[in-house]
Amino acid sequence: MVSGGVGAARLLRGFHRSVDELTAIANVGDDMTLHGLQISPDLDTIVYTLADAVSSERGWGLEGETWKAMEMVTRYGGEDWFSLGDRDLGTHLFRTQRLSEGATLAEATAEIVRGWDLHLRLLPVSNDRLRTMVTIDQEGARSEISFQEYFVGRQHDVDVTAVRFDGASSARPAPGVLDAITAADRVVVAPSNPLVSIDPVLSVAGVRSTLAARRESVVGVSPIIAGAALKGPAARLMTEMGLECSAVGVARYYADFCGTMVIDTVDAALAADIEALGVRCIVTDTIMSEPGVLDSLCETLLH
Ligand code: FO1
Repeated sequence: MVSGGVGAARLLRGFHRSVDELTAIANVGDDMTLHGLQISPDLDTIVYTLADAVSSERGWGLEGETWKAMEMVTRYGGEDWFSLGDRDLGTHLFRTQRLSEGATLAEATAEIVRGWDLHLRLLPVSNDRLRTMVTIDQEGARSEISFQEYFVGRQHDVDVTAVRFDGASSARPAPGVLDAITAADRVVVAPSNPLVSIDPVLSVAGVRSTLAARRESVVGVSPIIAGAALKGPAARLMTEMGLECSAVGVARYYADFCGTMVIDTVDAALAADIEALGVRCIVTDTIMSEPGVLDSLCETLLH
């Protein structure tokens, strides 16, 4: 599964129980270094969610978290805009140490996955540096900031005029990424943010073309339902980037590599427009928080 954060993690959780060979190719454009620590939010959100340890109310970080370390940072006037829980810090400490010893992000991630005894292969799309950068426009003043400064620092409540993936021109796919895409029975594109979660993954050399080569067995789940995203800035960003903010807009955006789009029942009337794009359309319930939907959606995606 081509994965971003929360939406991808939820869907992966449905497959985690039923698919024996599950691989997630995850976005690393949200990654950042803070307090000297290497932080990989989308990787950690997937791990914590599949481990049933993720905070249910936040969708990220750990359940029952304490924030004693951050209290100390705040006391000293340090950077406390990005909340790092005490147990979550352990993950960043371990990853940072392993990377400093020369391990790749993929190796460190595999050790973290093993630490939670999960049955999935979690591959960062690249072991190389890749950072999503967002150009914002505040009363005419333009500046480029990091993804987390946009998403958390500004609560993604600011106009965006451009998105860029710093490092994309030299970032290589992590070992196994392209093979996993080619060898999989099915590739699912998670209902993640097309512009800042899926696009960074596609920006890594060879990923988009490898998906396009097997377009007929690539199926996407629309993250836009009735013109809106369930969570996060996907709808607003699509509009700001001049894309049609609908399941049709997503199908069109993915049409070169994604042969089938799964859309929610509320958008059933859009199926014909999607099929007119040369994209097969499946209409079903896709709101995974509804009881029974996750399992039925996974069934649909695998057949
Ligand atoms: N999101 C927030 O809105 N506020 C935070 O303080 C915050 C901290 C944080 C720490 C670790 C982590 O793995 C994720 C965290 N997130 C936070 C979520 C994160 O910004 C998003 O999960 C992704 O980067 C977007 O999918």
